Amino acid sequence: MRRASSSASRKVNPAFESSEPDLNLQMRPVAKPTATYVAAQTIADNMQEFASESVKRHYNSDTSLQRYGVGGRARCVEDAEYHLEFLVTALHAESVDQFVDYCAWAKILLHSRNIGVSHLIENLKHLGSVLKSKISKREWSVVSKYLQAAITALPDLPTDLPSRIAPERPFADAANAYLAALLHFQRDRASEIVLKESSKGTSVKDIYRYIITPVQQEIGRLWQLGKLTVVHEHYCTAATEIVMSELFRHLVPSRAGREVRILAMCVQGERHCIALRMFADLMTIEGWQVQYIGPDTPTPSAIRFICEEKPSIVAVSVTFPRNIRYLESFVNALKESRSCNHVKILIGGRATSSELCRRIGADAYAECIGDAVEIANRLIA
Ligand code: B12
Repeated sequence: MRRASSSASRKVNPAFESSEPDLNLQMRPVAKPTATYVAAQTIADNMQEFASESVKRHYNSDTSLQRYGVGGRARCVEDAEYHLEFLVTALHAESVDQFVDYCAWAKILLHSRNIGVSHLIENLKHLGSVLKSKISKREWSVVSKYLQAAITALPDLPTDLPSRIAPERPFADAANAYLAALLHFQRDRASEIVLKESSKGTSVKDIYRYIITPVQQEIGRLWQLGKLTVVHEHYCTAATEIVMSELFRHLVPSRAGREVRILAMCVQGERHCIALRMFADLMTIEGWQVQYIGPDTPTPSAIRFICEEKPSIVAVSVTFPRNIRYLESFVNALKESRSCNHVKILIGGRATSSELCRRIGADAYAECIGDAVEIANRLIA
């Protein structure tokens, strides 16, 4: 995450640092492609062209945008591509709400960088005019619903978000103290708070659920509101990973070593791994043999590794909606592999849902790591 300073450098689409995975991974072929599916594919295949054409039309209609200079125009194109990325993801999920949620997120991000919602709405309108001229009537009849829903909803959507550390939640004081320590670059103090809770008998599950999870989510909210830089976020997350390692040393399996193995990985392109690590720790406490692989796992290598290791379950995390296409390709490849299509697939993460689980043919979905342990035990029962 990068914080945009002046309006000329603002952008919704901070550049990814991770190696851009190849995009030739096939989405599950569909019997008779629906208009939604075809529209998503058409937009995905022409994203740069559609994005730069929409910005050209935007700049022609509003010459004041010239004040942002060449850099500003380049970021406008990146923003338009980002809007199209999330539109494609929402079309594949056949969820208008998912696209409106994205626009709600973008409104807050832009607002906190002094970019009004009218600019975002204009951006979407120009994207619409390009799509209407480039895709078939059948496809436009679908896509226009997504854009219109966002354009209609945006003016009334909030420009702020409530704190993710709700005062009525258990351990809220400890969570706020932990956050304060991180924001003052006091990692040892943060570690002290967590280890003290653990020594008082608070379970690792509750520390993860009520202290570290809301604090990480609050750090994301403060970044989105422009109150924290990407470097602050990196410091806090790195400190939290060290604190989790310290806590890990105190982990006591509640059940003796079991002959069941789980592999925990983030899909290709996915760099959010804190939740997955938490889940892996809870499964270790459950007595499972855990292979924690971590972020950005290339699909072909993951499939080969799973077929060699043959775990009972592979747990897969996706936080960023853009990476859903890699999850779909991963599930396709695993289910089609002769030697390991019996391995159960458990999915989780901010970008996943039970509807997605059904749509892509995974075996189970867990909304939070707390529930996931029981779901995993049930999967092999
Ligand atoms: C830390 C962080 C990063 C770090 C991650 C480092 C790391 N080691 O993980 C880095 C810097 C890499 C990063 C990058 C980006 N990030 Co980021 N990130 C975050 C942040 C602040 C915390 C994530 C976290 O640890 N959450 C705590 C965990 C415990 O909670 P959780 O993820 O909500 O997971 C819960 C459930 O989903 C579930 N679960 C999750 N995974 C799994 C897996 C399984 C198997 C199971 C069973 C359950 C499960 O259990 C958890 C709790 O019960 C979030 C804010 C947030 N709201 O989470 C933003 C956030 C997710 N990031 C965001 C963005 C935009 C990005 C970037 C695109 C920005 C950019 N620079 O380009 C990149 C994308 C990188 C990529 N390709 O993946 C946005 C996403 C917005 C959106 N519309 O989707 C967020 C929401 C910030 C914000 N408020 O805008 N990020």
